[in-house]
Amino acid sequence: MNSFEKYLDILPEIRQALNENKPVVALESTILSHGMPYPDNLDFAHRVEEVIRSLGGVPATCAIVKGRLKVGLTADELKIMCRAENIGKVSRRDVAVYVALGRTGATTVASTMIIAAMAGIPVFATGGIGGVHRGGQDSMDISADLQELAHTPVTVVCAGAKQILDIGRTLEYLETMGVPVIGNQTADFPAFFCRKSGFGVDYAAQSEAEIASIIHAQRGVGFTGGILVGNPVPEEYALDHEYMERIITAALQAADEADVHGKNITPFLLAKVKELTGGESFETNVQLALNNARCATRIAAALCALNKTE
Ligand code: PSU
Ligand code: MN
Repeated sequence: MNSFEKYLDILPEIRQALNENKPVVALESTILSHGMPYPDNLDFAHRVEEVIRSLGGVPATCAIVKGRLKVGLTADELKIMCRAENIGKVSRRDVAVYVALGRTGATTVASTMIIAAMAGIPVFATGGIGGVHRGGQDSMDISADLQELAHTPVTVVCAGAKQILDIGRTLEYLETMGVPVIGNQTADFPAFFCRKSGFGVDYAAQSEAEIASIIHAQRGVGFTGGILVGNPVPEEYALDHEYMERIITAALQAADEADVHGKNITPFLLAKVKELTGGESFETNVQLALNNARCATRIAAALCALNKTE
């Protein structure tokens, strides 16, 4: 038994799927607790789990509940995360404090990757990743998600990064850290609400099976880091780039005026964007996350098939 296993609670269904080489997809809880209002987030959580199951996968929502590292949540735990009363936001630096103090917290991309890797889950679907904030070259506000991608062996399927971030510098940082950025059937790195960011990916994969072969090769050559997959929002739900730029400029100005910094800036900007788009962005947010869950399940299934041939 690994020394960390005593901190980990893996739901029996997930443990069995992993033992039987069946596709499992990790999901984060910050998107629920700090990214969407209750009860829309609970409805979303059920829908995303259904999407994964409909493609033969098993969902594994991660969180820290009363100091336990959770891989898969019971119905009660999911509700607690969605009600989000006294639920912190947990990135890598917060994990040990939450475990030691028996606290409950929602996991970001970084901490979900950590928990997924502990459980042996190689694929994780989210909405958008954290990155280098605008002005990050001065503030040094760079999400711990990027370092995690460099070191932890989990592939993260996202719809790119929001325009609240400096997408160009985020991609430069990932290059420096040696993180492959792969487009799912696109040469453009997506910008969350929009299909294009104006920046490219390293490689435009032709299929989810091809992405699985890249994960397999990364492990084969002995690299320990992760992979970032950019999967653009479906065309019919994409929002206009210029329109979003105007909204985001206003949200950034509001954050500046309210003097919001550090870990609170992302939730603040997300809430402001939602307010300023009158909820239009919410449907897009839901649809892109469901689309990422589909892509992640197909990658996970292809990876299981590759494992079998070994
Ligand atoms: N970006 C989004 N939606 C989100 C987040 C980022 O469009 O919900 C969340 C994710 O959990 C991500 C985290 O890992 O915010 C990044 O926060 P920070 O910049 O503090 O690392
Ligand atoms: Mn930050």
